[in-house]
Amino acid sequence: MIHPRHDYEDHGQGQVFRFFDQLNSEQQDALTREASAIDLGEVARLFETLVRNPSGGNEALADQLEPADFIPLPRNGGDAAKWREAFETGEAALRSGRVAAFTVAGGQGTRLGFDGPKGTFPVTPIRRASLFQVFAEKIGAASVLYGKPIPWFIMTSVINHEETVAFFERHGFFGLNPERVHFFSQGLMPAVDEQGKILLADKGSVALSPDGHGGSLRALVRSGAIDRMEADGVDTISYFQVDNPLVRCLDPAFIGFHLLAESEMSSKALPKVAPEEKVGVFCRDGSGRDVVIEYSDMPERLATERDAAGELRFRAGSIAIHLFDRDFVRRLGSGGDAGAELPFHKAHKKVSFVDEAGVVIAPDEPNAYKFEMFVFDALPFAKNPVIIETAREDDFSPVKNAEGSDSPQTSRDDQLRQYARWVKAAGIELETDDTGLPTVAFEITPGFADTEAHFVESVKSSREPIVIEEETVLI
Ligand code: UD2
Repeated sequence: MIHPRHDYEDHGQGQVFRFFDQLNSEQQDALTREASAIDLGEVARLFETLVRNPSGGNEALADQLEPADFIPLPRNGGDAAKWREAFETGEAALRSGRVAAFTVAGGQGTRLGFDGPKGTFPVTPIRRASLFQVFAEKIGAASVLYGKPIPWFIMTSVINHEETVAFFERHGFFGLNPERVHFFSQGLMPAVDEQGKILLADKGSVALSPDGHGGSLRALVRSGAIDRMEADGVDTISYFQVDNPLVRCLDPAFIGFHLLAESEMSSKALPKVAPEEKVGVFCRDGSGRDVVIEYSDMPERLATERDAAGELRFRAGSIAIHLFDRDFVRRLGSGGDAGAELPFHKAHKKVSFVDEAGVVIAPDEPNAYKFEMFVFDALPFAKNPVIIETAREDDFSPVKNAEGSDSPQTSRDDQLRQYARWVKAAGIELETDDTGLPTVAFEITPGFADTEAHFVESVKSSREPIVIEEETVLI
């Protein structure tokens, strides 16, 4: 076999092996393995088309964009009977065991400044339960409710795979059957410098980073997760991000709308609070396909445009909650569909690297390009896509930044507001401020109730009266 070193030299990437002769044989093997897994043609093509000669056609494409249609909530004019039918269809699907939960947790979580996999971040107000625990409890509660153990797939990356699995083991999988929790690692892409040269993280390894959450489609296929689903009779995948403790991991109405439409991919939307809110926007492109335009790619003129009623014209924000048909993932994730490949996006980032003298440099300014795929780019390839509106207060309060918006504080307050609404709906007295935030901090675990309707039922069937005080935890 020809050593990849020659291939790297032919592609003008010989620097990757610059220190090869200084490495011991184990390190040499490791670097050779890493290097062999990189598609040099792809790297060259991405650098050329995204960095050196990016197509400037955005404005022309933007002119053809229209807001995408979505199914409104009953309270905003949606057909209540349709929502009920969808809910019942979704519940039947959950009872039949055809739905799996899927969390993407391979990201680096740099903005939060938390040392560890983001899913291990303590997020709830009193117990300080981690994000992973919250999801585990929601999935566990749904499994009990629907009488079928719901499988859970978790995508990690080399950055956090071992720590994530160890965290679950340490916590006894939060009461879930370990055989029903499946971890797999996503793919990696090399970072390149401003000239397109692949960077080394140290003398014996390439600066690699996860290939974006869009990489989840091929990782689901490569890891065998899709085969596993097929063997277990699962055909519907409920996708959510690791950073959002309010997410309804398995939402019957959403599942029902998806199945009734025979959709290959469905998404949840919510009205953006402001043009600058950092969520993608559902649009319809010039050929009539639904697409998500990431906030940073949305021309300001469109992002700020208002309709006659004064509402944002492009207001359907994407909060990264989707449903996928299993066979659609298989098709897209195995590259089997001609022309249907998720595009890569570039990100200009600070990446530590080894310079020519072998010294590790940690730059202060962005010095490198990373390439990532976005999962929502699958939407235009899907047959019968469905977008439904959801309620922000019951589905979305992510933890992204250490402080300010989308922080642990805002997410904690949103959890408390949700509990307070449920408590009041059950007729229990509780003092709240103008924003609905209770004056005492307490917690309702998903095992006690995961929706307002369940909470009201659980309160009714409770043998003892429910009293809410500071630090009450309803289990
Ligand atoms: C994402 C969406 C944005 C909006 C927002 C809602 C993109 C580009 N933007 O913004 O439109 O929906 O979420 O919260 O998606 N991840 C991986 N592997 C990777 C990269 C990310 O698993 O290689 C996971 C990560 O662990 C996290 C999620 O994807 O669960 C979101 O990643 P992010 O924080 O980069 O996305 P963000 O906040 O820029």
